[in-house]
Amino acid sequence: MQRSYSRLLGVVGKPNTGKSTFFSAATLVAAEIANYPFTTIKPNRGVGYVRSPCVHDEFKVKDNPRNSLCLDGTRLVPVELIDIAGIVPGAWEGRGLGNQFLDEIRRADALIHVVDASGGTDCEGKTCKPGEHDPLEDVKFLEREITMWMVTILKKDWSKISRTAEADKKGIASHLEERLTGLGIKRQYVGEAIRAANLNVDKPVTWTDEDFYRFVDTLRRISKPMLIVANKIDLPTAKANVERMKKLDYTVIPCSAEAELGLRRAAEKQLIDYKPGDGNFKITQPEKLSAGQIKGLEAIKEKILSTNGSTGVQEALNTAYFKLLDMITVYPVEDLEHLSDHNGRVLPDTYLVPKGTTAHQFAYIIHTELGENFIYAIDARDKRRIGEDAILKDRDVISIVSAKKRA
Ligand SMILES: Nc1nc2c(ncn2[C@@H]2O[C@H](COP(=O)(O)OP(=O)(O)OP(=O)(O)O)[C@@H](O)[C@H]2O)c(=O)[nH]1
Ligand SMILES: [Mg+2]
Repeated sequence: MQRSYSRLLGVVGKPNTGKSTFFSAATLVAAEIANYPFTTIKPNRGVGYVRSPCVHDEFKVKDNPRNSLCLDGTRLVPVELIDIAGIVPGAWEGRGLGNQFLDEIRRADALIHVVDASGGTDCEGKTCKPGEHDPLEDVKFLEREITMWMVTILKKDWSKISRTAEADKKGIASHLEERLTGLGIKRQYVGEAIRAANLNVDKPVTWTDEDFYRFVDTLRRISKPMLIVANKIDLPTAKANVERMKKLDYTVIPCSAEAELGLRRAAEKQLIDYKPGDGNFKITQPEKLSAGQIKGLEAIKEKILSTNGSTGVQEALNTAYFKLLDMITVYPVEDLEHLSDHNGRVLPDTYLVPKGTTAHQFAYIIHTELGENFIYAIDARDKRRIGEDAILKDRDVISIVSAKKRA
């Protein structure tokens, strides 16, 4: 399948919360899962999917997807995930290989923080009595670890950077931008964080430690947006904690990664009819299931799907892409009459692009040559011409007309 993802979702949290279970459920990559801390050391990488209603029903055509899948009217668009080793308190100072693990976060564009909402995992990632640990503490803890890791990296050269910036008048933002690209932080976020933290750009040498921390913490929030997966909701102690977590200033998604993994594996073997994110499933081959397996599946239906609506894994991926990263789906086509590419494939591709992408930028995303030779685009819904600055909308079907008539 052709690559369609351009962003990386990082699955993070302290050890033993279910990160690898979540990752496996989302990608079906067989990552190691066990009931003790630091099961994962080397990060796992894999491809999951975000779900979006396909446009083929609306256009009354039968599609032949190429870079994505279409199941019963739902497009599944591939996205990449990285499952990172558990982070313990003091990781930023190097505890528990913390620096090395935090370093993996560099590459992630958004973070999925998996928390054990049942309160059955202590600060260090060891199993404790369910309800004994307060999962709200984990949220603050991870924010601080990531911020302090970034502070440490930036602090190293701070006095030099701030003095040079005052002397050469190039501005602190541009110096920080250079320093920060190594952390996978886009240039525009630096200025945004300086403004949001209300700091004096002309006098960086006067920034106090507290100012500096505030800037970096703001930068973390802007550059590595995060949502919380309140995992293990199949355990009774999770319910009250999930309600408390929902009051935080975060999108909190109640989840049972274990339930999703069970459903995905059963669906893969065609024992059940289930699409990731569905609120229900149907057993298709009961004769191939043991009484225990059927009981397990029924329990998932009763305890998770009917009360929570879904297992939460798919919702987390969709929220990360469509809310945190603010992406939309766009379908490029060449032939407007058949909505096909030059091989006659109908609605072959779904692209995930940032909200605000213009028709011209979209042409560049498809192919540099198409961007360079762009003349105008056509919106397949009303067959109207749109200019280079026209901002695309979610589920737009677009044909690009270029000087070389290339798709
Ligand atoms: N009850 C319940 N247990 C879960 C769930 N998700 C994961 N677990 C269990 O939690 C334990 C830890 O799961 P992992 O996926 O290995 O956790 P991790 O966060 O990757 O752990 P490290 O790699 O050590 O950081 C295992 O025993 C899983 O079976 C869930 O949704 N519900
Ligand atoms: Mg793991």
